[in-house]
Amino acid sequence: WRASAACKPWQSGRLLPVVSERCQPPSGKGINTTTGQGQQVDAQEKQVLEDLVMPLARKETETLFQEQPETGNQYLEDALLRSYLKTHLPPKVLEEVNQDLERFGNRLLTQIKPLGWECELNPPVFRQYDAWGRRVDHIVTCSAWRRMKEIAAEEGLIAEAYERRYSNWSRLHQAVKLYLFSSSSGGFNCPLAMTDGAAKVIESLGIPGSLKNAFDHLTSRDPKKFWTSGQWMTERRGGSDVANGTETVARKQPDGTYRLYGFKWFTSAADSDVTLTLARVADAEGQVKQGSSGLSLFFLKVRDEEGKLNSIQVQRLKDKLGTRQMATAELWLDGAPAELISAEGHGVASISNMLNITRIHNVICAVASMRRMISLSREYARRRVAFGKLLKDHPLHMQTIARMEVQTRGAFLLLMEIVRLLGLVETNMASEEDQLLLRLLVPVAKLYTGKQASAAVIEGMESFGGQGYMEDTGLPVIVRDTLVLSIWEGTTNILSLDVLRSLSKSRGQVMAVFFSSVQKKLELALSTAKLEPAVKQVRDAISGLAQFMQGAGSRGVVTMELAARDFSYTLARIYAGALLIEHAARPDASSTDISAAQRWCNQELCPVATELGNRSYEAEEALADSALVYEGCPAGGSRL
Ligand code: UCC
Repeated sequence: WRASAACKPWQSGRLLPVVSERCQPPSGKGINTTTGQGQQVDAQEKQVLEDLVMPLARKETETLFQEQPETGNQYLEDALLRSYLKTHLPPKVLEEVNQDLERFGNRLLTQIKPLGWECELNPPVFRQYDAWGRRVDHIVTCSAWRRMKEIAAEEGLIAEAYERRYSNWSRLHQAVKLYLFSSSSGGFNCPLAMTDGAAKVIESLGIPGSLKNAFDHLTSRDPKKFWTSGQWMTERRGGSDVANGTETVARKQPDGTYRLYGFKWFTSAADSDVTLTLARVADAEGQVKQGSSGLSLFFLKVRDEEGKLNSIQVQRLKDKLGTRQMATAELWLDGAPAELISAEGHGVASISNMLNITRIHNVICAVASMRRMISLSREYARRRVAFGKLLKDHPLHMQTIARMEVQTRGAFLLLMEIVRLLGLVETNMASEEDQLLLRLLVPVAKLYTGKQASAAVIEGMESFGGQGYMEDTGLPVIVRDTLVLSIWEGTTNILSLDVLRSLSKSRGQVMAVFFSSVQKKLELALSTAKLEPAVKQVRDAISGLAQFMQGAGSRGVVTMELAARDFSYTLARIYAGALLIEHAARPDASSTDISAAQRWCNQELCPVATELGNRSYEAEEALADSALVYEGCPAGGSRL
């Protein structure tokens, strides 16, 4: 684009638009070449026109191109992950795990990431009939998706947790691999979550003979042998109130097996090999028991030996906002053969073993999404110039990403804490306190990181300006796939109620463990002067929480329910604050560790005390909530 040529007066007497260095080349359409004027255009003018229309436009476009952010080996670039492993793993385990993760980081970059993108571009397709009108209900997945399954086996993404070659650290090793895998997995993290959950249920049943083969397949490293599992819990009445929403009936067969009849409204990874699902066992009269105590847990194979669906019909694939790489389907069970694997009527408690694992996977995905977005944002900020300098040199831009970073660090340490505890439980090394803490922290972390991740990826998308909104950058995919994390596996409110369930089930003992665990972490920081303000903030939050707890017993159900979300957020913020402080109190901690801990603790750590002070949990406030929501709506108003 030669500004001088383009901006000179037009020989015919017309002036081109006043052109500065930034002038836009006029498009062909915008240039006036009507008869009469056109006839006067001589060869030189034609040349100028040609220059204007094509080559100049192209050159100008070239200068508009922005550099694509390129990230390297995720493991090597994740400073917090590496320092966490260095701090916690025994040296020999660290050496081996470190090698494995560095190798895996390279594989992710060179092989897995492109496959993940292929999965995004080739979502599953449902073919209900073949060319000759026969019903086939075929869910067609792409080759990249099928390759992901092989890679998951090769990398031991499930096996690692069950082989326990690193004893209690195996679970952490597996979780870290899944964390690295998640953002490149093209949605394959979902079937892996459920596969892990199914393996966990079977293991917790003592791997009965009838399920030994399935367990071996689910935990296999052999791609030809590896199976994935589904988790079919949601029926047409919804997925939260499982106890009242499950209509599927199980009829006992003479050989002791069952056949299931019902409609599963939301079944993710419907191409899985096996599944766990809930149903109500019918008695001799065909009657079933309603409610939670009528539910039992079943194992079933999705296909028969010939690969045909096992008395299951696919109604349709779900049209989802995100996670489109993965087939989620509505399924009719029309006498599907199944095996009862829980005590009759203990289905919910039994499937909870699966739920707690898939909820941990949810946390893994949430932290991975945040980390991925920050990696891309910070990389872009090193390349993108605006207002005369790189984005990384704009303090406000850096402040925004730094806030995301602090959130991600807190979430990451929560995740590590959970998988550390799970590893102890699974190797019989956990104290009773560890077990209680794990039970409490799983729903806390799931609900909190799901929300954090949604906020962080939207913020991250914005850090790319308009480019962040462009489909083919891949950034909207991260956003869409992250938004589901606060919804599936229990919404924020359902998980908040689960936090209360863990309190009542342990008769409040879990809170004593929570307080003492936080105190112990704070004590580690007593000799680090720079952490004093952070420690004080956590201590203040703890006393606010303790005050709230003192009155909790005398509060009614409505009050506790109203407080459940703020209470859970309080637990998440206090516990993550304590973890960040603990990490920053290490002898070899960096200044960024200290600043992350301090910044985390600068946020409101005890919202439940604040809202209690605002009287937000009084019964009349619930009525006010309802009035606010339904103002102007004649049929509104709630019954409490
Ligand atoms: O199906 C879905 C789609 C699959 C998509 C999978 C994607 C995975 C991706 C992961 C990341 C990539 S999603 C399904 C979403 N639905 C849920 O998550 C369920 C949400 N609802 C709940 O969690 C409810 O609160 C229920 C179902 C647990 C409530 O059931 P009940 O029966 O009304 O509750 P109860 O009576 O309180 O609990 C029954 C028993 C009790 O034990 P017992 O009988 O020994 O007293 C509870 O203590 O279950 C026990 N229990 C638990 N135990 C309940 N929850 C838990 C728990 N979390 N841990 C341990």
